Amino acid sequence: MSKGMYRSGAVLLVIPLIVILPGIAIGMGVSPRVPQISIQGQEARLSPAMLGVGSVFMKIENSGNGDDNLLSARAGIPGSVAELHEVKDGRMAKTEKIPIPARSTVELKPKGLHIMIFKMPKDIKDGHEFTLYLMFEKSGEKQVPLKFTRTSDSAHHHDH
Ligand SMILES: [Cu+2]
Repeated sequence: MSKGMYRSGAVLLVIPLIVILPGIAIGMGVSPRVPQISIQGQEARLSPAMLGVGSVFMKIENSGNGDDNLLSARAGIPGSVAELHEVKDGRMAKTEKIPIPARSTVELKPKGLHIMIFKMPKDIKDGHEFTLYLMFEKSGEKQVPLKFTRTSDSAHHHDH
């Protein structure tokens, strides 16, 4: 009696394993490669030269095994327009997308890839907080909390 109960218990344990293991194998091999996007070190800076213009920098990490692309950005600031920019031969230009390859980190930084926000209300000052909405081809929308802060570089410019 007790032996029989033990056996049927073992059978019940085996069945879920048979069901689960092929599921894991499919997840690893056959399904599409999936990117895993996270954002760190974001900074927003107002242009010292142009009213209503700002730049955003950050590190975009893709720890997944699938490539992704940043397709567009939108700032939660009324009337503003955000663009993806790259710098070519020392001049910045609008770019259609920023590739974020699998298992890599892409850094948006001054004189490199960056996001620029135009047409902001002119009364926006340092300390203004807003949300940047990034649209990725595979990962969808990511929200990035930001605050305009003075650059450490601008400390070197003496505005007398
Ligand atoms: Cu730019």
